[in-house]
Amino acid sequence: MRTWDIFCKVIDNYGDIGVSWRLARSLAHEQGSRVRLLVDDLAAFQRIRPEIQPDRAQQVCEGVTVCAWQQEAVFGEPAEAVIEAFGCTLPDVYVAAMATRIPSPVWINLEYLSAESWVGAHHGLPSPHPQLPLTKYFFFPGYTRQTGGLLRERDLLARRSAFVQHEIEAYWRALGLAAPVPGEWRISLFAYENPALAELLDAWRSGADPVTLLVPEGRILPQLAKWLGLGALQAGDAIRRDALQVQVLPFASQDDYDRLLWACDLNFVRGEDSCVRAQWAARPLVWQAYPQAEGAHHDKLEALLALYTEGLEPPAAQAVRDAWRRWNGVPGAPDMAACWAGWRAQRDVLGAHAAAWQARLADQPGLVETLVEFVENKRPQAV
Ligand code: TRH
Repeated sequence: MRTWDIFCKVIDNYGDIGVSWRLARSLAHEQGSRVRLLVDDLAAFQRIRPEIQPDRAQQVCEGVTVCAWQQEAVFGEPAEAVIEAFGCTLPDVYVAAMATRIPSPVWINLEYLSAESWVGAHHGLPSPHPQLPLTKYFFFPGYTRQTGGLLRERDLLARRSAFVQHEIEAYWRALGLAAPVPGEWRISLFAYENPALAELLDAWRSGADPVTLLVPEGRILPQLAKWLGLGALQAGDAIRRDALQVQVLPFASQDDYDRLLWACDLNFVRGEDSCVRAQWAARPLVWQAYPQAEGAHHDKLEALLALYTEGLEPPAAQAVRDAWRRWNGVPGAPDMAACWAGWRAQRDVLGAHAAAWQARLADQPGLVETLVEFVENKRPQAV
């Protein structure tokens, strides 16, 4: 496909735009496509991509045409492939224009990521439009070959390897940190408000290993400030409490955030996109699922846990299960002090597992390749 339109509504946080932007950029760079990304909240976009100017109706960023998706926006001719990110509902006028285009565009609803087993069976299903001669297809990212796969730039793993081999010391220096001392943990923290945080900080503070906690500015800061006994925290703050050193970082660009994940020994991540990036980082992770009504996110959590711990030795698998469950408020999980003791004891095993898991995922086709092939197969023939 030569042309793509990607529609994205920012519901909450950064995951919607984070994923849509990665997809747009990869389609433009790796597939040589002409891509328009239509976003309803350019200010949120600017947080993860600082070059974006929120007040511009149209701008080009890394070869992608970025358009403000406003009520009065004029869309012009629809592209050959149209992505409705996360069921964001396309404008009626645009859908009507799609129906008159010959051949009609391939219309994809890009879904949220889940490791649940039903995803494979639903991936690719069609939904004919009730009135117009259009069909929308449901495209599910996922962890198995029955799904649409995971987003991964072609050069991502090579860039990560080069960073780990040659750039990591300079990275720490740029953050104002010396190289880690033996036994130290460097840990990143990106989280929603979390009742288990204080327990975890207590465990680190009184633990035997030095811990440097790197926290990009965000929703967790008020809770962290409270635990530290401070009114507020901001980027640049560095505070020590016994074995725990807390360092607050500015909210980074997406590419800089990747480097933080690559550099740390353990990453606390959340939602969808940071969770995937932490897996590509080949470092152990603790995932906080995006909270959903009636605990639906606990099913997502258990599904990924089941996959991630497959083949892992029982004590290490238990350490992962305990920490992930406690961090997500699953009833019955041991407290964070016990979780941390279990995790520490499995440090090397979990480190090796994270690398093996990344290699296993990398063996599967990526989302962009899978999507392009899917769309080509659904492409109607011109008459
Ligand atoms: O921000 P999120 O909580 O987004 C969520 C999830 O996507 C969730 O599935 C969705 O339903 C909800 O939004 C509406 O978490 P996520 O998905 O990890 O997205 C964060 C993005 O922010 C990701 O692209 C990484 C990026 N990021 C930076 O660019 N710089 C930073 O410093 C940090 C911490 C993150």
